[in-house]
Amino acid sequence: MLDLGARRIEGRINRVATETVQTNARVVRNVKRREGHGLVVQNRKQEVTRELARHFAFDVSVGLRGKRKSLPFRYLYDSAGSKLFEQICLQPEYYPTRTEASILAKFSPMIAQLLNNRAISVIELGSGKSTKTKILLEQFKAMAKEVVYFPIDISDAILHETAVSLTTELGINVIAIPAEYSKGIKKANKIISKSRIFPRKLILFLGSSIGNFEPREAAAFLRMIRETMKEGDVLLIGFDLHKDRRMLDAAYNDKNGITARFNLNLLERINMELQGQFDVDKFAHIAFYNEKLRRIEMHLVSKEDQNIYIAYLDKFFHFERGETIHTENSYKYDMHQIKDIAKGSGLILKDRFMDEKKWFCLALFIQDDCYQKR
Ligand code: AVJ
Repeated sequence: MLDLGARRIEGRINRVATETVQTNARVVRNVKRREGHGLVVQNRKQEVTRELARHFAFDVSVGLRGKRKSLPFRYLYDSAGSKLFEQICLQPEYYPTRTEASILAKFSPMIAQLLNNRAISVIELGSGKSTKTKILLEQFKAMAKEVVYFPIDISDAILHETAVSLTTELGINVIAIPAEYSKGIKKANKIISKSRIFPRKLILFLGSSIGNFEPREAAAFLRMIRETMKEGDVLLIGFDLHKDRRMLDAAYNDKNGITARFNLNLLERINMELQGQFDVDKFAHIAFYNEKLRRIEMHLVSKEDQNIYIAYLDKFFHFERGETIHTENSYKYDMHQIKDIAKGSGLILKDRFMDEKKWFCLALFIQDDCYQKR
């Protein structure tokens, strides 16, 4: 029965692959021979890659001009950055990953039960290594649910590795989409509606990545996701909760210095991709909890007065001693804010799952029909 199911999906995935998706044929064939399951990795086209470099150059030239320098956080996640972030998740001070995993381990049967369809599409925004997602996917498997998994991530390398290992380890169908969040979710939806695998969706946004957004942006982002949801679809989001600042400060200043390397990697990326001349030793990582704004701020601080040349832009950028580049925010939430953000986005907070210490919250949303009618 299940086998038949798998073959049926595989047929559909193949159709999707040939119709709309560029496949990485070798990987697909290898995986299929081993497990009888499909894997489709969408490749980025070369022009897209070049355009990404142009965007990066533009954002760097704007972000490093003048005072109050800053760079968009997403540039931290190139393949080296994504690997370093995986290391951060293993640091003893960095509680969010472990805590969220423990919540998932405890509540995944309940979450799976809430999705009463036998077959579901799981779409994950910013999937990275999908380590925590595996807990859920294994639960679905144990309950004999059929799953097609759509991991979406901006790091092609990690996405690819993960897709292969998930297909072989769990024997599930994976359609990997290397893209930014909103493009990726739209693409996944297009594939789902075109092929009708499987119309019922579970959308995942784990790891408190939502904390990267300004609260206003977060609400707009949720509205965008809500637009892609139909009745019966479920959205599961991980929120890191406001807590004692010593614990927060420690989580972003690990003793092994991995977070510092993660932050400084951004300068190395500029050196590599835009032929910059940053001396990484002349900058330092700082991260602190801004209690008023309820966010961790991460900066790179210049240790001395310096002028840095970036060849791609053919420009010099001036840094005074002590001046910083603001590289990331990580907002911390409380229950009220989570409810408010749902209300403002046309979502209903259906359930919430927390650890005993209330460090982290997995919030489960469904779409609010009334909101749509308004
Ligand atoms: C990936 C945004 C969830 O904010 O905790 C961790 C990123 N930066 N340490 C977070 C991060 C430095 C992380 N998120």
